[in-house]
Amino acid sequence: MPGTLTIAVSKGRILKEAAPLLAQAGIELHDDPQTSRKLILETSRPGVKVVVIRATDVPTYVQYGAAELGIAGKDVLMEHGGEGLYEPLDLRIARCRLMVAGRPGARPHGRRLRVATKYVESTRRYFADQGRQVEIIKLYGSMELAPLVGLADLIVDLVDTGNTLRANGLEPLEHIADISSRLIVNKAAMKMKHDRIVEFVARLRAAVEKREAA
Ligand code: PRT
Ligand code: MG
Repeated sequence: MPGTLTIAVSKGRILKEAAPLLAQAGIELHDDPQTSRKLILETSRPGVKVVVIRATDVPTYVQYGAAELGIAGKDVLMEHGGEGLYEPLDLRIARCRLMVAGRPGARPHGRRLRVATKYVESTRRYFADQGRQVEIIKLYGSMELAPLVGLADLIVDLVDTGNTLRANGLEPLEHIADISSRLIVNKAAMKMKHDRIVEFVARLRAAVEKREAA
């Protein structure tokens, strides 16, 4: 529809941290997204909706134009590749680091290093750039378990406080990337709904700057 905007966001920490920024930008959610079972949330701004989906699905919805806009972690965007998307604004929320982690000192003998991760693309690129040959094992969660049961020598995962690693006898070893959430925009929508989108990006940018200054 010509006048409407749909924003795709994941329900967890990203929406929690993005909601105050959206409110500052004039978009307040009518339902509490953490308790509501609705997948489409109306907002205080006529024609602006928020769809609540899995974090890893946000770039896909925006790439195909099912949502003109989205908020996604840089970790997710690096895996997706960014096709069909602009990334005009770093929201500086949900910040963490993508890291290699493992047991201190433990290295395999006589075989290739095995690395367990859900970030297969970023992991492949990181080790390939250094000319290190590793075997990558794709997991969907609980990466910290893999080195403990001999599935992998190393993991690549997000680290914030480091508590999860420590609780499992692992330590951060190598820094791959700083992560934060980004506003993404469908490239075709940027042409078709240019004025509305540019105005929204400007409001959100002002909200980010105001919060950073506080
Ligand atoms: O549905 P799914 O579980 O895939 O996503 P979600 O519902 O959790 O999505 P959401 O909206 O919560 O956002 C996930 C996004 O938050 C990630 O894509 C990152 O961009 C960002 N983020 C920031 C994090 C963390 N910090 C983080 N610490 N996502 C996950 N973690 C996990 C990490 O994987 C590890 O298990 O927290 C643990 C480590 O935390 P510490 O503090 O113990 O080091
Ligand atoms: Mg989660």
